[in-house]
Amino acid sequence: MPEMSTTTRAYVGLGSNIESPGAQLGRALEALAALPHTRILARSSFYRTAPVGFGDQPDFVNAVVLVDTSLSAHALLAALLAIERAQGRVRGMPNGPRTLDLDILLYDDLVLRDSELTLPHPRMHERAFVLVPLAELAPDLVVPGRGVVRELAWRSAAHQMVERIDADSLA
Ligand code: PH2
Ligand code: MG
Ligand code: MG
Repeated sequence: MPEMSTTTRAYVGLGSNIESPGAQLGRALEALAALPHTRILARSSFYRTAPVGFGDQPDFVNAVVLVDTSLSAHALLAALLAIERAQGRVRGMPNGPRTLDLDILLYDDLVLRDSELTLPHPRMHERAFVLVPLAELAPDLVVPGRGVVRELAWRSAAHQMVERIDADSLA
């Protein structure tokens, strides 16, 4: 019998607001594409977004990618944290400025909570900077326990600045 391989579709959120955010996201996409056992299937546009949680910091650039991976959720998380570190991420204030943040938003429809990882991402359903790019890729997707991406995006975008940008215009 041929060997069976199981892969999972996972959505990953990307964010940066210091040290050339657009370039940080570009490098992160290259690093994601180079991950073992993982392929990028789709990526959203880049968006300029107002900071959520702590207002006194620069605007962010955010995007979302869809990957197909045979890494476990925890192995994928470890790989994302390694990419963040390689791009100079220093953990400071929660919700504060960062060179690169890579978050697993959804790992299929897995619902999980342990000391390292909560899935779906616990705040994604209220964050326009996640939902608007995600709606570009998967408007009909259901966030387990939260609702349909298109509706969540529409609701959150009413009170958070999220503006689609041309990736080529980024420095
Ligand atoms: N990330 C946060 C907190 N606030 N705001 C925006 N606009 N974009 C982010 O990526 C972001 C944020 C914590 O990860
Ligand atoms: Mg985050
Ligand atoms: Mg994070």
